Amino acid sequence: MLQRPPRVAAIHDLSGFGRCSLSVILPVLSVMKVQVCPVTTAVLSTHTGGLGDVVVEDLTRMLAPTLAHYKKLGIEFECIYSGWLGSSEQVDIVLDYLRAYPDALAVVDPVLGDHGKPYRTSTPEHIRRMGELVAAADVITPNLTEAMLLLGEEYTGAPLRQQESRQLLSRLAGKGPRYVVITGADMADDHIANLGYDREQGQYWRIDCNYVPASYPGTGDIFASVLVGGLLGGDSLPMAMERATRFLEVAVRTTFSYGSDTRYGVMLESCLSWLTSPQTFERYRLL
Ligand code: PXL
Repeated sequence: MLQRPPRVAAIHDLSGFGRCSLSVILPVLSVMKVQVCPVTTAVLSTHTGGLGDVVVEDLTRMLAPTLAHYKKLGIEFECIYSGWLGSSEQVDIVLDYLRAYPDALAVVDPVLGDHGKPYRTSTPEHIRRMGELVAAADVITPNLTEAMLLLGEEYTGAPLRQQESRQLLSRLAGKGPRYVVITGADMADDHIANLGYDREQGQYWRIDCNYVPASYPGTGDIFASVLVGGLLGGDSLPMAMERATRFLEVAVRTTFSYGSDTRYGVMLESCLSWLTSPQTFERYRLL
């Protein structure tokens, strides 16, 4: 029996303004009773989503010595969770962390792009290297754009039918991960859904999202964090997906009602208590 909260090494950047990466991962997982140990890849003044000239300090040089220090201390992690990575060198280092903790749940959020387009930093080489990380993961959480980039497919924006969405999930699982979750999939039945696949159980899941006509940075980080917190707390895959989907709906609807600048992210502070309230699960369906 684990006599302490589960512990996660969160290998992410810290963007000071804009509510993404470690700024949201720390509060979300902490409130879900998970200990987060930030392994900070870079410090930025803001995220890179349209807030002007970002000030960046790369911290790659700290990452390998930090791993060596944790190993020397004999610190265990139940989960290694990576997200936005600034370079291929950082991909190598995340692979070293995964190898150093082979029993930990390996969660890779392959941050590469959104709305059908790769981010400026997502060169073909970076996409290929992110594919290597996906192959070493137990759980991946791409959005639909990232799923297509990882599969080397063109993003057409065409709505997905059941068979196509199942194929996308199983092809990604074929690269290695047991659990694949694709967020923000435009479905042929006019819903936007989060899709999941558990390769070992052979089961496909979907949770439809209530649409809000605005998009905010950091929502992928919040989704993956709630998913991680749920799985470490004993949720099944569809339960963890439903928890993450519904929490984001609360956060997005709260924020949208204020009409605030979308680049500032979602008003997480006002919503965190939702994560501590008991839930019943009634929205997940088989895909
Ligand atoms: O939320 C993903 C993310 C994380 N970190 C930085 C980013 C982004 C997305 O734009 O710019 C620095």
